[in-house]
Amino acid sequence: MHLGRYKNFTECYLGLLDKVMNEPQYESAPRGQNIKEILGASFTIDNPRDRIPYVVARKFGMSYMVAELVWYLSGNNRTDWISKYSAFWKNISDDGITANSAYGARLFKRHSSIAQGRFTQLEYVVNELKSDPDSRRAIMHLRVPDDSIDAKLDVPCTLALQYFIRDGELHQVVNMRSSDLVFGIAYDVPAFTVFQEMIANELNVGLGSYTHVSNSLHIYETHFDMVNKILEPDNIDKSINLHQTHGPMPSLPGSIDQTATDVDRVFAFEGDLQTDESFEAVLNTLQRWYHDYGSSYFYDWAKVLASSRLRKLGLKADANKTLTTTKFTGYSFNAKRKN
Ligand code: 5HM
Repeated sequence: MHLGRYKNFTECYLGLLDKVMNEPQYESAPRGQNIKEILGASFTIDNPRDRIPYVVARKFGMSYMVAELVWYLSGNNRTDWISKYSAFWKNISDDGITANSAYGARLFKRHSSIAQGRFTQLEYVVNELKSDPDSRRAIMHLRVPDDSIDAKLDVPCTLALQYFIRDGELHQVVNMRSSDLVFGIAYDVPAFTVFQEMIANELNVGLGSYTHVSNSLHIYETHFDMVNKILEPDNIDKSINLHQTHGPMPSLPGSIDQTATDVDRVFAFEGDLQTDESFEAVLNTLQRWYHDYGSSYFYDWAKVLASSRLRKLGLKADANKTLTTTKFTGYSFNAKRKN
């Protein structure tokens, strides 16, 4: 069922919540947890860079979004790394060390679960589209047949990401077996659209549309109250206003190699932050970044992670202050501005 075509992810997110909450196709309880769901739900977003859900009453985790992007783009698969940013990952590792849903490890690196590690999927799609720009074969797989028996606690929810060049633009179609509208898709769409932008840069083509197909698009009963709050008319107005104020993320500056270099820097920076125990120490680490790499798209990501570290240290005011200095104001759309 096609649920709609939207200009940006904020309007899309609000529209999807409304449809699944108020016109669900089914109510079911996979793994004993009640949900409302629509099967075979699809939607399209015209501008994949307009990927932040500026949604009031949602408590969107900006630092989680950035951390998950760094985790994916670096190809890291360790649960302890990402667990610093969300408890979701803590208890779902099938081997106690890695996550099956560490998408970057399966997409951007050779991986034993993907064709016995014989190639890197990212290189494959780029080469395929370079050799036949009209190709319908540029696909990266995430859930693989081995997961049917090997994965128990964490069965990858994304099936495949497919890319098309049409009219000089890179379009993406993503297929997921299962999408949780509240915790899942809010971060999945930002992540997948960054992958799309990086590949478009590499291929030197424009950024086309983003289409998403969720075989089960659902809302958990535990989130019904939150969703009803998000959908209050006053909150919808506020969300639309926030979107108008902040708009799309800036353009990703580099192609694949440049992005990999930048992400390695953010990854190392994040490691340094973990030993910082005071505002001064975090500030020093940030200043070292500025000294070495200057102000850039990724300096904003460094600030988001620095802010998260400060919040962990209990320094809320400093955390907010740091977050509100990002060049792109959308990163701090839901920061508390007390000081
Ligand atoms: O029972 P199932 O394996 O589908 O439960 C996994 C839950 O995590 C689902 O609600 C699914 O939609 C959500 N999820 C998501 O929405 C999980 C991942 C990790 O692969 C994801 N998006 N990326």
